[in-house]
Amino acid sequence: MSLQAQFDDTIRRDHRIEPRDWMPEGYRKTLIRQIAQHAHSEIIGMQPEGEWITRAPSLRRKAILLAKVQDEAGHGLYLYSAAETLGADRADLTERLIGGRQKYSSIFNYPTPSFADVGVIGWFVDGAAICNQVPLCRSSYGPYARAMVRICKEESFHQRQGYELLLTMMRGTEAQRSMVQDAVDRWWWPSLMMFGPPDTDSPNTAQSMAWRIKRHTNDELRQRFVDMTVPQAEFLGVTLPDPELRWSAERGCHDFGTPDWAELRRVIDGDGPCNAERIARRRDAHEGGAWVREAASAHAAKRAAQAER
Ligand code: FAQ
Repeated sequence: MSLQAQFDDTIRRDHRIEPRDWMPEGYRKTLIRQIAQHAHSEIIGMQPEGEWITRAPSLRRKAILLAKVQDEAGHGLYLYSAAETLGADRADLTERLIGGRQKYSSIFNYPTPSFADVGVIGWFVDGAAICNQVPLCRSSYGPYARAMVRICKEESFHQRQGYELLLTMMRGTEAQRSMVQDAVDRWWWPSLMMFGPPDTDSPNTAQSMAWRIKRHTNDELRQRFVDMTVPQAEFLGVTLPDPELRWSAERGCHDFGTPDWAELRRVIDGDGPCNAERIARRRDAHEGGAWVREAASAHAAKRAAQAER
């Protein structure tokens, strides 16, 4: 059997492709693109909430938020490792991110002016991440699929902490309730955009589905997220800012309005409210950490030389 035929057979039988297996160049490139974008999203995604660590309203909230943001760093490192199994170089991926040559999720380019944003990020953004990532646990590339299993468990904890935070605020004062509603109004549409452009305008979906890297289309997952979130919003007592949102008995799911796709394009292309700030901060952190990388390399070289003696 040719290498291509073996690869096709593995995909057809829903088995996993492993790092040492032969794979088409396009498959490798698509995975590096998606996994790197995913890793960058986790790392940049630490910033919007990270801004609240020093201002969290209690020690308990601070400890929870610190743990969540640390988890995100862990997810990023896990994902960079998965990209390395495909031959990507981590330092090069970071250079591409801070040079604006690789993308990260549009959602992290929006500001977090109130503490309710921390709750809404957990509820919406981690909720959307779970919808998108649970199917990726069955992705055809072994190291990516296995990384997703652990990441999804942690995202699920993140989602619950966000929802619990919002439940607490909704039981509080009128001012707290309106902070929650305001955050919901600002994050709803950008959260729907996390799933990517509509299927009619998604150049990568067909091939990624054929390779079983993606298991569902962008629109299918967006629909799943809306259906999951509507009853949670009702229970919480907030209004989702979409006048077209209603149950469709005919389709057996919710109808909803159309996100502003021009806004998604602008944010992806670097012109969102916080793109410049996020990248500048990442660049500063990278440059500020250069001495740590140099010291670690010098130490490793010394240990290796000692071991050779
Ligand atoms: N933002 O053809 P498609 C998280 C790009 S992790 C920016 O549909 P594809 C955890 C896309 O890359 C969130 N760019 O592409 C957390 C492509 O670029 P190209 C990240 C976007 O890959 C929570 C082009 O547009 N999750 O939240 C976006 O088939 C809380 C055309 O699009 C993942 O990365 C976007 N929203 O589908 C952390 C999950 N949408 O070809 C902190 C894995 C599309 O020009 C706090 N990724 N693009 O280079 C995926 O599932 C897929 O890559 C999609 C896009 C669904 C994101």
